[in-house]
Amino acid sequence: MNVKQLAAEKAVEYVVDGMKVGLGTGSTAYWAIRKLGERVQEGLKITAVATSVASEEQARELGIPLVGFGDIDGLDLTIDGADELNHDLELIKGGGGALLREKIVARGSKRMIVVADESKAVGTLGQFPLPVEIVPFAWEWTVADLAKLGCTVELRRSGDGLYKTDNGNYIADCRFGTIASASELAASLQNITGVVEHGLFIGIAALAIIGKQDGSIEII
Ligand code: ABF
Repeated sequence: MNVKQLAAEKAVEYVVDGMKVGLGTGSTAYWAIRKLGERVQEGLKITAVATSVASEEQARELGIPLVGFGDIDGLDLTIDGADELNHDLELIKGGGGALLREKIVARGSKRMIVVADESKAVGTLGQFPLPVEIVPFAWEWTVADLAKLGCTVELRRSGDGLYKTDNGNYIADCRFGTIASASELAASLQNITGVVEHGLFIGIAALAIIGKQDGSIEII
């Protein structure tokens, strides 16, 4: 049973004619985009924006009509994955490196639906290292400031060098172990000047659709 596909396809049922849709990134969002493509071929009328170059290419191949951000003033619905989520619908995102674009798109949507398999649902956030997008300039100082928040920081690598986001920035993966208060941590992260954006999504998701190994779906 492909539980990611199960959750993603359920979320696509929320899409109706005329909607402006935000396309997420990652291996779960992939299935949502694939299903949307099928429905577009069957006559569903939507327009979409993507949160990453990879999702944009997938959508284009499937014939999903893409529009520019200048052409619309917001979205009706965004469907995206997560790395961790708790029962208050607080999320860690950014494992795929697209957190900044994902947050811009999610915040610009009337509704965000998270799609995930059951391994992502946790009691307390923080086992997954929190991705933080930082500017390359003086990254050493920004990393030092992040470490003062009580985490161990690793700058994400790719091949021989440092990983760069679609926006040309670095990702600092911050291992907290346990995040007691996501909102307090989010405020502290926003206070660090070299931080562009962090992967905590708080008060953004409206719904989470969790696919389970036994074939059932849990909705939070
Ligand atoms: C994106 O893809 C990210 O914010 C998150 O890092 C990741 C989840 O990926 P997957 O669905 O492949 O586990 O949504």
